Amino acid sequence: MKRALITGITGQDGPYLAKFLLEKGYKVFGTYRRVSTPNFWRLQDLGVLNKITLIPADMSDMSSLLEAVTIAEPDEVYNLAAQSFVGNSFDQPLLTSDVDASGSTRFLEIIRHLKKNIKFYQASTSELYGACEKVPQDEHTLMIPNSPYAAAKLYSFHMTRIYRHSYGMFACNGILFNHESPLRGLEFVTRKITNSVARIKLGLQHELRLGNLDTKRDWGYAPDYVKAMWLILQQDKPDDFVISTGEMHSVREFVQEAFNVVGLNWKDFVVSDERLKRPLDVYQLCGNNGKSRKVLKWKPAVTFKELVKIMVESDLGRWQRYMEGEVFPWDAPNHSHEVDIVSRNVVRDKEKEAGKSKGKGKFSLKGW
Ligand code: NAP
Ligand code: G4F
Repeated sequence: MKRALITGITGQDGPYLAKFLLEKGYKVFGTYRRVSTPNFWRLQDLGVLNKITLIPADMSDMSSLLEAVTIAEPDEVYNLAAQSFVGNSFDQPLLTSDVDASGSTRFLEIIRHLKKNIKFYQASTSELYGACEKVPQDEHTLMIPNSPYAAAKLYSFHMTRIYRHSYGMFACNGILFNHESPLRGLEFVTRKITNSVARIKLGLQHELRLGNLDTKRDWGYAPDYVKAMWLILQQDKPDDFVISTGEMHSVREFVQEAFNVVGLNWKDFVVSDERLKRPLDVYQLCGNNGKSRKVLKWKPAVTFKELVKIMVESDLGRWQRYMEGEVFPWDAPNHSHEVDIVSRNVVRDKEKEAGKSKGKGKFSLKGW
């Protein structure tokens, strides 16, 4: 029986990957962080919590990572753990680099020292392309990170490649474009939209405050994408792959489509809030998945329209069950409104009032 260790098993992708690997007959281990309130709702939602072995570990703590590898004795490591919210990386750049950059290197070092044939998957990201204006992006496109998150992930991208070439390790990058699902965190724009649309439809909320509506993303469906992670580690040779749908839509289009699902006009509810705009954003991401289609024989199964429908209907169903008094593992009822809790926005507001804000908000390639 093959053994897999998934870091960050409590996030969006971890539970889908665990389910996929369990169905393939793997013994699955997963790392989680000690938090004051246990955070296993996604694993419960997919019915996998009792089928996996959980190991406490933090990406910033080498000894706990070593302990995790020692306990799991994995054939494959899927390194998904990260401070994955781009907006937050502007507020916590050092933590982001410790977890997202040094954290992956800690793992690579452990595998190198153990001298075992452990395959390593690094959760790389389309954010790496950042300010690059070329679309679609592929494995050879210039990477110009536009956030502390992307800069940290670029370090890990290269370290994975460097360990592959220096030490002959089976270390691979999946350069995954945005992928979403009903298990997506509520701070990310898609789930924020679908959760709000459900609440608005049921009369529980009256407006939806968003930042930049013009940015464009290549949005796919998370369960399709975890299959690609596994395929990447099943190849004869280690390599890096873009995983995407090849289709790009703006945040505005996502909003419009989500309100369409419940028969409402988005213009009646959406409010633009400057405080939700990032100091720097990434304007267009669209992946060329030609290599993964050809080599991995992978292709996405769920379309943009289907994805939006799946997410809206899931949030609507959950709120209806909740209002009928049903108790089930879920994140939304305890979620605080981000506009009220993001302290950095208060600082930005004050800087703006005092005319001190220096960020241009857009990085130009001219002069690069
Ligand atoms: P996610 O929902 O934010 O999950 C991140 C996981 O990392 C959670 O389990 C989280 O634990 C854990 N984590 C955070 N800081 C940690 C630390 N210091 N030590 C140990 N664990 C820590 O992210 P996701 O959407 O599943 O994405 C998985 C990975 O793919 C991430 O590395 C992300 O950057 C990358 N990625 C995601 C996308 C996407 O569109 N989803 C696209 C490209 C790449 P808690 O639950 O306790 O917070
Ligand atoms: O949903 P987002 O926060 O995702 P983002 O920044 O694209 O990052 C996600 O995808 C990456 C892959 O490309 C991952 F690596 C990363 O870990 C994460 O999973 O924001 C998407 C877009 C941005 O341009 C943002 O400015 O939506 C825009 N947006 C507009 N209003 C908003 C909002 N984003 C959020 N989170 N909240 C808003 O109110």
